[in-house]
Amino acid sequence: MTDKTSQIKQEFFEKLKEVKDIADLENIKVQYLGKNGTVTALMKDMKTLDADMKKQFGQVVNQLKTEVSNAVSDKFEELKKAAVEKEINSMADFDVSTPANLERGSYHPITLVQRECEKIFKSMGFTVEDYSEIVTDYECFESLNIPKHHPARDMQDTYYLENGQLLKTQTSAAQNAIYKKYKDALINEGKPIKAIFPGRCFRNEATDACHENTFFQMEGVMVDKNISISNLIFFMKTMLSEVFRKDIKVRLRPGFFPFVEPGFELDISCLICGGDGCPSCKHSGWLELCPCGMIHPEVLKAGGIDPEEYTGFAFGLGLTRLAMMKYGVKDIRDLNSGNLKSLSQFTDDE
Ligand code: FA5
Repeated sequence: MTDKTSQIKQEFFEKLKEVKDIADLENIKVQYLGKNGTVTALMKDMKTLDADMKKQFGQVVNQLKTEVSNAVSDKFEELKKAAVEKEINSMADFDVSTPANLERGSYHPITLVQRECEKIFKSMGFTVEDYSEIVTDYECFESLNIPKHHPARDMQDTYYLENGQLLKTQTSAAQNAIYKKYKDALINEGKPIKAIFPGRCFRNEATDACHENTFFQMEGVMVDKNISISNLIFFMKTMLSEVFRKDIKVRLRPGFFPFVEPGFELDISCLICGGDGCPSCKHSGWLELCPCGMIHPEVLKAGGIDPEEYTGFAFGLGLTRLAMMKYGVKDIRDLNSGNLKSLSQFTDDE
């Protein structure tokens, strides 16, 4: 029997020398140590031996089993190490600093016009403010001289939360907070309030080529002593000529908003149809872009500013519509479509 175990051992180590990879090793392991393997069969053979021989032979077989198991484990570690080294060596020529072969992303057209407007207003001394999308009824309406049950609310139905808060319908909702934030510097240090605040707005709208239920506006306010409509017109003209970098036909007409007095609608000639009329401008040739006006005394008062001493203007630029006009997007809904094919073609002009 011991001759047989010696022979098995010799055979096993010869075969082990031939093993090239882990798959080979698994095979040989099953061949010797598996349920029907050579070493396991030796154990079964012991049944036929008498007690003394069984003990003696048992020790030999156990030792063989241990040697085979250890040899398999050592070989496994050796192969694993070799595989890792091979992997590392194969990466020797790999340059980790090589840029990934990915297509470059692009900014959304609304982001592009928003950044452009921010740059223009910043260069004229305006700060850029951030404001929440969920606001209170006071912020969105009451502080803007739109009490409960005022008919102006009908134009701006929105989504209400159970706690009475709402998704803001207009960036004007941030006006009150901005006045309160900067009024001390205005009153005590004579620093004019000059701020813009871009943001996402929500309305319960029947959508069409120029109306979305989710769109962007950019509010702007300036408050100081002796601010007049001339200041308002100057800033509007500067902004439009910088954004479009060409002459744009503009018209100013009276407009009603409870938070300005007087109020205006600033329209631009539709750049999609050149003013002839198309679905993008509701066939009027004009697109409502930037309502504006002189801030109503009640709104200044609600912000802690004395309207006898200070005046100001406010505007609410339709950023999404501006992006439509600037980039020739015929249907506003394309801008929320998430369609990368159409949205990724716009680039920063710089
Ligand atoms: C307002 O929202 C006022 N808060 C603007 C304002 C601010 C007036 C300060 C005076 C002083 P209006 O509802 O007209 O006004 O919206 C302003 C602009 O936002 C519109 O001219 C238009 O360009 C854009 N806009 C309004 N509703 C939508 C919509 N559903 N989809 C896309 N753009 C819209």
